[in-house]
Amino acid sequence: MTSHEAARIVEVRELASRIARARRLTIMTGAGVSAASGVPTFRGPQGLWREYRAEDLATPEAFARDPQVVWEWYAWRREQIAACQPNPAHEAIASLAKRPGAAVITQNVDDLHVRAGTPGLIRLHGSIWELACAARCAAGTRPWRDERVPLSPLPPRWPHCRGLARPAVVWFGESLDDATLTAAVQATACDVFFTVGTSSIVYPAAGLVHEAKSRGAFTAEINLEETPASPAVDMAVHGAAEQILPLLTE
Ligand code: BJW
Repeated sequence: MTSHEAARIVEVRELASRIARARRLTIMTGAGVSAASGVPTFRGPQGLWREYRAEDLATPEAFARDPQVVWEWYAWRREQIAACQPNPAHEAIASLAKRPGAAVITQNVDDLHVRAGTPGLIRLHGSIWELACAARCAAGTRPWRDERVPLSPLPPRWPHCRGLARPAVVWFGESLDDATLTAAVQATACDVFFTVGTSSIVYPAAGLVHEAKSRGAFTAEINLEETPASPAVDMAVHGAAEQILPLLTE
């Protein structure tokens, strides 16, 4: 065993012990938690679709310019996700989430936490399985669920106003749902707050771990690599979510 591996075992044991003692535990996840299920992450080479960067498609401007191409990207992602199953990280998080005082916040839109049985999930960026009226017409202010795969060759429409439908997700420059963000901020009042598989660059999600620390929580991050949050958290564990999370529930 290398000294690096030995140090990681010590860290994981300490985090497991803090989790076991915590009265209030909050976990925040990002795309890395679903990577082992086969869902591509956003950033890095695998975040590319055709010649587009994911960040350039997840915007209201991209949708206004070319709804067809944005819908093709979402239809492709829905097909990929439909073929994926929750992995051991989702399962461990679902088990931790069932403890009294636990909360799970996710930036992911794939709903794999829901499929793994995580109760009370706080979905910051919506769900890829929900649609909304792009024009926010009076009848279409509430998202509706549509799990068809494939969806339709043309961009889907909202039957009430016949206007274009859009994925009910949060794009860059758009505000998060007020009640959802309030619930996430409330969950930063906890004893242990840890993030899993997020690059920690997209706000306001990336600010939550700092908020938790300023409110007195023990903070940790589980990621394959360093992130901008690494120097700020109390413990940065480098490793794969699907390997480390199951160790935290033992
Ligand atoms: C593993 C692993 C394994 C891999 N195990 N780990 C303050 C400062 C600066 C800018 C802003 C700010 N406040 C707001 C902004 C603007 C903007 C923003 O943050 N920009 C930054 C990029 C600079 N934020 C917004 O616009 C937000 N709205 C908002 O704040 O409204 C008010 C406002 C508006 C305008 C100005 C100011 C205020 C909205 C953000 C919406 C983000 N939407 C997306 C798309 C969702 C829909 C969809 O899925 O299509 O959300 S973008 C994309 O990024 C998606 C993700 O949820 C999000 C975060 O990505 P995530 O999950 O971290 O994934 P990756 O790929 O980045 O990282 C994966 C990580 O996993 C990596 O680190 C790997 O190492 C790791 N990993 N395998 C462990 N097996």
